[in-house]
Order: sequence, then structure tokens, then C-alpha cells
Amino acid sequence: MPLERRTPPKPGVDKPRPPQLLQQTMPSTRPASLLPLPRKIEWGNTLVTLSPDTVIVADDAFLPQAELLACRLRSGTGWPWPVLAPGLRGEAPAIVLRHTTDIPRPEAYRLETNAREILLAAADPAGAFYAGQTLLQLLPPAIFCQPRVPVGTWAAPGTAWTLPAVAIEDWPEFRWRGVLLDSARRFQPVAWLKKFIEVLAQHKINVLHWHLTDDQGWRIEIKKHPRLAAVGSRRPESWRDHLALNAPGDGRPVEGFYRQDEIRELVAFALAHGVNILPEIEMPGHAQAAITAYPELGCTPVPPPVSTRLGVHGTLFNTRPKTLAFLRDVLAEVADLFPFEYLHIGGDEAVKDQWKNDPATQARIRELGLRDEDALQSWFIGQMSDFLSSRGKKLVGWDEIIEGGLVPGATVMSWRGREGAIHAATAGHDTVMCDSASLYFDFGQSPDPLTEPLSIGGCTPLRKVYETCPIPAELEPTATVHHVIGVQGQLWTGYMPTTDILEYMAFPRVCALAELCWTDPKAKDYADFTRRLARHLKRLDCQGIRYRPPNDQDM
Ligand code: TNX
Repeated sequence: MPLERRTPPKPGVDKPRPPQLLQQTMPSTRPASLLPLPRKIEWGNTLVTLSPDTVIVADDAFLPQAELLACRLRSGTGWPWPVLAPGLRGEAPAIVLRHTTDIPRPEAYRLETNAREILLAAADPAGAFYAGQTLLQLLPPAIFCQPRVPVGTWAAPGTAWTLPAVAIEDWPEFRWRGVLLDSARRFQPVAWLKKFIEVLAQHKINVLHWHLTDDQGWRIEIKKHPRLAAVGSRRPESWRDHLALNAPGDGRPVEGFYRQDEIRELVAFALAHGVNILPEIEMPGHAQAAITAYPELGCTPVPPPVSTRLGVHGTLFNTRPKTLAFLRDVLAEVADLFPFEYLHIGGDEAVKDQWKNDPATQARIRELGLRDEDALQSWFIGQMSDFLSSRGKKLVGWDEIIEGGLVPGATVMSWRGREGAIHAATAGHDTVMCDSASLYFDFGQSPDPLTEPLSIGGCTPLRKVYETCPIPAELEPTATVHHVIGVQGQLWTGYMPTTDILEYMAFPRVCALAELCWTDPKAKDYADFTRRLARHLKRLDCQGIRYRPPNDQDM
């Protein structure tokens, strides 16, 4: 209860005042460790205390964000947190979610505390959601406790739910703040995906790039072509380590795919958290599981099995009209499931040997009057791009889609270094920086691999991620720089057999990624980041995230 209610006003002396949020002078240390770091922070010198009768007041436009915030506050504090319309507010101290038009940037917000309220003001739902996330980070980390996680030392009963008085103004550096999750090489359960999305959203990540198909598995139900999931989602075993394609495997069958009703639910869940899901359907390469299911889509008389090994396979879709029609059917269902305006068609690592050796494909190249196999790949992608345009979608592809000529309007993910981004932006195409040199989170996290789980190799410690410069220096002085629309971290799961290992590889590198995506690059400071990270990791502890604890070498 606020102090004012416990001390009745003295008649004739004090005028009754409306109940207030208790404010005390604050100790000089400022515990809140906001991550990603906001643009502008002005700390006050008092502490604001929440109480069981603090309410949430929300404009209609932000009701879903208010409900999400209430859920988190309820499970953290055990208090009721009613969500009221502005007209019903009365005199109670409140967290107020207000829709305003005086915030010009998308996803931006203001957060201000005063004696009566904590004001979260935004112009769009994403801004309101992020204001709520920042508010949660101003509270003790135990606000993130989940009922199912055993109470640790941080979640002492009787936690004082206080936050420093503050005025924050905040907005993102990039509009594309992505994480790729590979659910083709490994299958993760839907419940885990939800938890993962929630945690990404806490980092103000707004795109989950969902890699759903590959040589080793097809994980999305397609109603018109049911064998894709029924056959393509199963493999008899997996690779054990870095051994060659014909080395022995682990003998453990893998299966699993996402039903369309599960996907719809997940998409809605993600959207409520400000996260768009970008589906990726790989073509013309990384297509082996699909070709196992429907051998007529391939280039060889003997159909291949769903692969049980990693590496570049060279199994390609053929380019017959029937195959393209089949892929259009697939994309039509995918486009209907995912409301995001972008759809990813892969395009990477399509080694062209099968097309070179296949007389039918060679005849097709001549018939279309094309130069070579690279041009055929561009033609192929162009066919898909035309179809996606007719469905109101924009095509995204890996930087190999540049090779035979970029199709109009394509967005390029630059992964083989930064050249793809430079080429795309210079040619007037949007691009997302995914450079494998520092944004591949399947690389090891320490120079000493023996202390780490088996990874694909390489070394991408936390500091290297943090020090990534998303904009290539060559583009910085040019007008094309605005084509670099964002940054993305990649979680290829070839060497992440369990979700525990996935979390270990993802965090805290995603925390560093979050600052690349959101924070003013001029405010970047690794020492300050690691200080804030230490407290931020307690938030992850509360949610049972199995992150890799930073060690001395990371400091
Ligand atoms: C390359 S990046 C791939 C993936 C692998 C990854 C391993 C890209 C577009 N393709 O298929 O899993 O390397 O780091």
C-alpha cells in the first residue's frame, strides 16, 4: 500500500491528496541495467515503489500490450494488476499506456515516472510493448521469474518492487533486428519456440527468420503436398561430429514438423510481442528432404534420402514447369500463414553440378535463351519473385541470388562477408547484414574449444559480436547507406542437438546483437555493456535460460 494510505490525513491540517506512488530518495548507485541501452535517459534522485493497488490504465490501441505487461507483473509480484480503461482510472496510482501522435519514429516510446503515474507513451503498439519491456528492466530482475523455475537466491520473497525515477526517450537504430533459427537441422518444440520468442522480444529483436526446410528436414505442413512433412520431416539418424559425409551417425531417429494451426498460433504470439516471423523455404538447393518426399522434383533418377549428414549437398530442384507450379503451391500456403510482408526463398549454396549434368536442364537453358546455370538460378528466383509479388510479398534471399543478376525488389542477406551488402545497396536493393565472420552464432565462443560444446568451428566471442559494425565502411559516406535496413544473428543448429545447447550458443551473444540493432552506435562501450550484462543475466536466470556465463576472457 502506498504510504499515504497508511497515514490518515490529520483533520484540518492536511488537505487529502490522491494516493501516490511512494517515492524515496534513492541511494547513489543506480542498479537498473537497461539492455539494449536506450537513447536518452535522465535519472531522477528518488525511488518509485509499486504496490498491490497500483493499476494499469491503457488506451484501447494498446490493450494487448497492457495485458502482456500485466501477465508478467502478475507472475512476478503475485499482485492483481487490473487493466482499466482510462475513464475508470480513479485515483489509484497507475502504470499508464498512452497512445500519442507526438512520437515521430516507428517503434519509439517515452517512459516517465512522476508522483502519480508511470507513463508509457508511444505512437504504435510496438513502441508501447518496448516501453513495457524497459519498465520491467527498471524493476528487480525477479520480475522475470516464471512460476515453473525454482526460486533462486535472486527471487527473495518480499522483494521491494521499486524502480528509479526516470525519463527515457528511446527508438531503434535499425528497423530489421533479426535472429535466424534453424528448425530444419533440429526440431524444437512449439512451447520452447514461444519462450525463445518472448526472450528475443525482451531484447527488442523484431524478426525471427525461421529456416524451415533443408537437406536434413522439411518442417512445415503443406496441405496440398502432404508428403513434404510426412516424409521430409523424418530421418533415421544424425551426424555425430565433423566427420565426412559417409562417416557413421548417431543411430537416433529424428522427426517433427509444425502443423499449420500451430504455426498460426505461434505467428499471433510473436506478433503480440512485436516479432515478425520470416519463413524461409530453400530453393533451388538445400532441397533434398523435399526431393525425398517427391522424387519428381529432383534432377536424378534415383531419389536421395532425407540427409543424415551436414555439408553442401548439391541436390537441386529441377526447373520443369510442374516443379515450379509445385513450389508456387507451397509458397501460396506459406504466404497465407505468415502475415509478414517478406518471404525468404533461400538461394544459397546451390552447387550447379546436377544442372550441368542433366540433359533436360541443359535443354531448358537453351529454350529460355539463357547464358548458363547461374542465369538459370536467377530466372528460377525471378519466377518465384513474380509469384510472391502477385501475393503482395517481397522476396528475401541469401547473397548468392546476386550471382546471375538480382531480381527487381529483392532484399539480400549478406552472409559471405560484407560484399553482398555493398553490392546490393549500391544497386539500390535493401540488405540485411548477416556476416558469418561475426554474426554466426554456431561458431565457438572461446579460443579454447575444449571448454565448449562441439561447434562448427571458428571463434566468435561476445566482444567480437559487440564490435561488429553493421554498416560496411564503403557505404557509410554514400547515399545508399539507408539500404542497410538491419542486422541479424544466425543460429544454424547443425551442432546444436538440444535446446539447452541452442540457448548456450544464443546467449549472451543475442544480448550483444540487441545493442547493435537498437542502440546508438556512438554510445557503444563494451565495458559498460558487460557491466549491464551481469545484471541482465539474472533476468535470463529467472526464466531458466541456459546461457553461457561470460568469463575473464570475455571482460
Ligand atoms: C551456411 S549461411 C549455410 C547453412 C549452414 C551454415 C553453417 C547459409 C545461407 N547456409 O546451411 O548451416 O553455413 O554455418
